[in-house]
Amino acid sequence: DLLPHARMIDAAVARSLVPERPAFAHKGTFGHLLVVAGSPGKTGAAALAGDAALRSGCGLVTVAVPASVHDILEVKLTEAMTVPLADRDGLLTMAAADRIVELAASSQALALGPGLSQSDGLRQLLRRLVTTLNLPLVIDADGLNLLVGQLDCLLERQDGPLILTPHPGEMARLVGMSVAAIEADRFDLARDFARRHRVILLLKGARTIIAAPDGRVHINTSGNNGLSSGGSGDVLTGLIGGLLAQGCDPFAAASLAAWMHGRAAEQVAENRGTVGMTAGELILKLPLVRQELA
Ligand code: NPW
Ligand code: AMP
Ligand code: MG
Repeated sequence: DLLPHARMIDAAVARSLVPERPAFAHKGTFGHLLVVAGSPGKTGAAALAGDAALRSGCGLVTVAVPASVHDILEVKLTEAMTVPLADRDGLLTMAAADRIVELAASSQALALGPGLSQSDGLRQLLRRLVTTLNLPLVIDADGLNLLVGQLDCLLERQDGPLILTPHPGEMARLVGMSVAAIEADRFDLARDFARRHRVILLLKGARTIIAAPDGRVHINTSGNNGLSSGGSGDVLTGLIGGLLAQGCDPFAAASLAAWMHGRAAEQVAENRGTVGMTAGELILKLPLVRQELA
């Protein structure tokens, strides 16, 4: 066996990771996710993450975005709440930090990064949030790009699980290697990164790898190349965040989300094939995927 320490995530394993749904529940039981995402031209990423979280079974979702694009999110999103954050030219500034900390205090998890764009101000903001907030945190997309050159802040984090979800391009930037070199050594790179930086590392692609700080590694078996289209990763981020807010153990949340995301693509493909699959269609399949696991 080439991968002696890996566990393959299939339907049976996914079923064992699903959080319980007590009958005497209310929306507070199922958690409140805060999403910090979006910028001009990339409001879709914020909306996809927020809607995916709601379809994951999360009780409440707040999507906090740069004030310049806030009204757009108000129109795009109905069930999720929205909050405008301090920005300049559509990018968040350090002045947004206090408000995010305040919002995090009434949330069970935070998903950060889809469509945020990049700036020096955002880099500082990210560092402050990673090092001071202690709720479960999933960082994706531009949140990962903002970490480039300041990976040391990961070990400075006081408390609270952290999940990073790079695609091979983002992973290449994080570790300063080529995409080809990442793809050639996916398993070891993911496992070593998770150990060294004390994070859960989800390395995307066909057969997504999920590595824990203690050396455990999961490999996802679901999905198809219909997922290779814009916004699909933003859905995964919202799904992970939604499961975290529901109280799912973080390594389980990342693994279960990867499986459900891939399974949603299989569900779409059963009806209409893989070509022309959109991220929004994946979101609509999530309840069915969850029902299959019940
Ligand atoms: P290539 O193209 O093969 O040379 P970026 P992004 C590589 C937001 N979005 N295997 C790829 O290599 C996101 O949330 C907003 C191998 C290229 O070099 C982000 O914030 C949307 N290589 C932001 O846009 C919908 C792979 O990575 C680079 C790979 C930018 O995100 C779209 C491309 O990645 C988008 O989600 C793989 N599996 N995957 C919206 N509607 O608002 C990627 N690469 O430059 O990080 O750009 O991923 O599109
Ligand atoms: P992103 O690049 O951030 O939009 O994320 C793309 C998502 O789609 C990740 O969850 C990938 O694992 C998944 N994905 C992309 N291409 C494939 C593929 N060929 N097979 C399975 N999953 C894929
Ligand atoms: Mg992405």
